[in-house]
Amino acid sequence: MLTDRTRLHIALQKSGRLSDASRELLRDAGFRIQSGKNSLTARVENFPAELMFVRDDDIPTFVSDGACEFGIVGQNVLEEFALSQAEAGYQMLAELGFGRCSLKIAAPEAIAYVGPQSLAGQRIATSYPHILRRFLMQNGVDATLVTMNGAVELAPRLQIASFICDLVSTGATLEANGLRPLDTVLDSQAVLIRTRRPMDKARANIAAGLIIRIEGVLATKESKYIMLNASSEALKRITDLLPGAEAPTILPLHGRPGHFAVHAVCQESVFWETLEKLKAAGASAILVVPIEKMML
Ligand code: PRT
Ligand code: ZN
Repeated sequence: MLTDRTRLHIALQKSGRLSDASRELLRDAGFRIQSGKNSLTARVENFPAELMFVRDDDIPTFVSDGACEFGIVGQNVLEEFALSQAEAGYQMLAELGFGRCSLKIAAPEAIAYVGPQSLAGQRIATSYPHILRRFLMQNGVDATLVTMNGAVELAPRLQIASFICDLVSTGATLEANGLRPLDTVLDSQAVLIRTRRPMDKARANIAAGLIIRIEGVLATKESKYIMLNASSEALKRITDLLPGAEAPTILPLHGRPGHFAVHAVCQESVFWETLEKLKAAGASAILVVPIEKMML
């Protein structure tokens, strides 16, 4: 019997840049979530799991402590947490392809920069002191870190620091503050993590089911089903061109001896250029269709 104790707990950002995409990923994986953004928890109606809506900064702690078995969080937050701990209590399972950004060194236009050595002896404002310290150490540079919890881009104007180390996605915020990006300290995206705390057998089984479904969604995002016709001489050239396709199905075409239909799942993006190459190699009636669900 499934009791409350066998439910999985999944920590998601309550409101912010990762919230919508995190919920959407779970919905794509077939989990029916109660709507409404104001509650702190929501049950999944058709799977023994409960969502916990928290600040993103708390997600690594909750998962490491085992309060939540799974979580979705940015690598920037996760890495900063890991570097502040003696031992990481979580395991990274998958990169999720959203929430992409980079932690970058930036400074006002007038400040010269030829490489990390230009940071020596300077003051750098950041909300990521552990990640920045590691970057400085790796580059053999000594600088003074000024830790701020927000509005880091204001630090140069307030003369708190000459440089900043902050997250950038479009770069519009840097530009609006008269700053230019100089170096990348970390590239980040949202990731799925699980606790390293042992789970009992019932929960471990449910956890395995959850991972399979999420991996299925991630695999379908890029994948396409491709169908085309080709003559036997062209088959080898054509199957070599199919991106990320293993063992395509080849079926004889009725009434056209020496001609075949090729069906394949392509696990990489299929671009127009690929279709043009396929056509040039002798393929005809090429169809590329999205895949809705896939279980690997
Ligand atoms: O309330 P809570 O603590 O949960 O949320 P938060 O305010 O700490 O985080 P939130 O929602 O802003 O971001 C959550 C996560 O989204 C981050 O930890 C990153 O992993 C990821 N992410 C992706 C970003 C950005 N892109 C991003 N652009 N986080 C922050 N930014 C900031 C950036 O620092 C800049 O100040 O957004 C501003 C605009 O960026 P530009 O370059 O597009 O102008
Ligand atoms: Zn936060």
